Amino acid sequence: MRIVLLSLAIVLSSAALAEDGYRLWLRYDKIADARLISQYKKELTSLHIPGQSPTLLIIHDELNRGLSGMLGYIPKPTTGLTGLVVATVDTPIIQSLNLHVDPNLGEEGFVIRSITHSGKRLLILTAKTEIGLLYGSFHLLKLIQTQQSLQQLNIQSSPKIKLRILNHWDNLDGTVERGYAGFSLWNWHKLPGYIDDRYIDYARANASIGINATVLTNVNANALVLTPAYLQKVAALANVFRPYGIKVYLTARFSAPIEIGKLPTADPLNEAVKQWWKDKVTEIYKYVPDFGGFVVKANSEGQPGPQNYKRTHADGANVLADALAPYNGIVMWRAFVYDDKEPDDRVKQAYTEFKPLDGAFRDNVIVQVKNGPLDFQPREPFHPLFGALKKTPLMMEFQITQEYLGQSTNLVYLANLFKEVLDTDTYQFGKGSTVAKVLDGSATGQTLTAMAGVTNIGTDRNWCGHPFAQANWYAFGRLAWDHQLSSQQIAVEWVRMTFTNDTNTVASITTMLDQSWEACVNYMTPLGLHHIMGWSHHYGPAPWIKDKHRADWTSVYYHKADTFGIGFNRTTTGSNAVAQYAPEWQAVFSSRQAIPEKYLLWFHHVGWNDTLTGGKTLWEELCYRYYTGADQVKQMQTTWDMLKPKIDSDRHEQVRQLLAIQYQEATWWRNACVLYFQTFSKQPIPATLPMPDKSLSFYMSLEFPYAPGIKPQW
Ligand code: GCW
Repeated sequence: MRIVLLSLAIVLSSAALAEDGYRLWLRYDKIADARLISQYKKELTSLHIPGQSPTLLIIHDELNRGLSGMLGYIPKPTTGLTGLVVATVDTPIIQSLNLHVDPNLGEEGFVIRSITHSGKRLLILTAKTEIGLLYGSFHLLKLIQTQQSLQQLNIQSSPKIKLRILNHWDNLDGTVERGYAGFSLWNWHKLPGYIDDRYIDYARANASIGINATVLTNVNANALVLTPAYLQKVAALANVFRPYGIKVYLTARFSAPIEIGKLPTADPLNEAVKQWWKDKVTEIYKYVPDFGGFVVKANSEGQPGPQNYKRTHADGANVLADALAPYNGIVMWRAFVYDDKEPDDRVKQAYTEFKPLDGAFRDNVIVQVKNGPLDFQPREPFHPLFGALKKTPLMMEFQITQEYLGQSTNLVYLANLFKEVLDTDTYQFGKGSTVAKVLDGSATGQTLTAMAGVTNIGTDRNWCGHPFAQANWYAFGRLAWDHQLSSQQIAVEWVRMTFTNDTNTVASITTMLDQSWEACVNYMTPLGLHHIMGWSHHYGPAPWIKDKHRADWTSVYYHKADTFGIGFNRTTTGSNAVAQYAPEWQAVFSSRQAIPEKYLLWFHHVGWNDTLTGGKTLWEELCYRYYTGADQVKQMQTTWDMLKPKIDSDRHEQVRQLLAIQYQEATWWRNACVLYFQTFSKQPIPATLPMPDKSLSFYMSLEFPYAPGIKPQW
């Protein structure tokens, strides 16, 4: 009987400790090393947070939760100068310390200092605002989570970018476009009455990485979200998020004046339409007094927009901007536009449309540009609009959800992709004017600065569908705060907080993360290939897609494989997309010799027998890259298997299974692409490589009618 009870107790306690990924990087498990705990105890004898505002109470809770979890005790609450003191710079207690806080500290920045005052050691966390204190508290907890010393702290940190935004592509029916982690977090049916705990944990997680804005709805927008019934629900979410420093934004459907306003037109220059938007915005601010503004997808992929009325994108953006201006709201107007009637190279169209509009937008409009000129492909060169608009603020749109990068079955760490783009020199404001410096305003002088990420969050217990996909949410937030962090630094932080502080394990997992993006590019789209994925659901390879109602939704349009070679000629002898870049890049991209091979087939149509830098022909190199990619996944599996004793069994097993799927998918990509391209190259797969075990027709016959992430009507 005793044995039965005991094993029941063990089952229960291990169930309670199940590592299901829900806690994200905020796990706060007890530190095993007693020496370390006693060191921390010296700095954290007591806690003083003067004030009772909602944000201060959240800080209190989070510190108590984190410290009691990791150190096993709650610091004594005090009211004086001992232990840890958390207070804004204007409070008497901080003023009494004469800290000489840098006047350039941002409104959301924080300072953490270890000082000695009247012979006593103190740990001071201060900031200009309570939100700064919240960010500083998470930073302090992170130091403990990653087992750093607290003894000599002198930290000052402010975000480089003002708006750090998640874009949800969540529909009002609960589905998520390109979502691979279940359904929408927003339970519109139960709102506003029912506040799911998840909303609070979502806000905590975002605040912990400095995200301060959320766009609740899909850019393929439904005007109903602007009606009172939904605005009440939006207000309920905004109320939850406010004390965490997160503002709510919505997507505005351009035809809303017709659909819910019952006007005969949505022409942005029509007086009744202008008035309708003004009234609508006034109404929204009654529900959400700190509403952030709108994101708009217009005249793109069938969405309505100003061009329906022969007006420009600037006319469209400005009507909304004028309505929002009295409340300090902004418009994020997307540059992801391409015309279904326009035969021009699709990657050129955003620049062609927006470059002539430079300077025509109101001050509270920012143009939202995807990282590359096509569409979140595994790898793209940077978007030529960055730096090209001299008078208009531009913001980044990254995709955190892995629409084209293996969705939620592939481990692909996106910080390397983000960094490659951010660190690229645009040359548009002189040498050194990187994409990051265009975004943070240091190159352009713009003060409205923003970075958005299309999120991968859903109702899955682990939030993102794959335990490692959480790293991409984390990395996005960290880079939006500080784009100078390296992707490896971010990986180390995340691994330490999410898995373990064991040094060798951290190194092994960090290496896996670091190599995962190149691996994916290799097995999907090596050497600058792009847009060769499955039709509509975008799952798996399908380089054979052709003859669809629009050429630029097919694969053959992009790879242009023929008996001579493969690749899209975008040089002056081709579509001349190179002309949209600064002269420095034009020279590099146009030159068959100078172009980095990672972009080769993006810009050049290259013969199968051309020799590449490594000495192989293009055909051989293509094959080797595809095989290398799959082998790199095998390597990740080996590393992960070795880590079994170091990782909790729940997550180890989940990731083990997912890596096995990833390997199958990588070989599927490899085999399907190599066999398909072979029909053009007419050359054998190099004899040293294993032959595909299935035929091309087998791969071409595969169908996935219920693949996740698409709406049924797509
Ligand atoms: O990547 C494509 C997606 C669409 C998406 C579109 C966009 C929201 O396949 O699902 O629509 O981009 O960014 O607007």
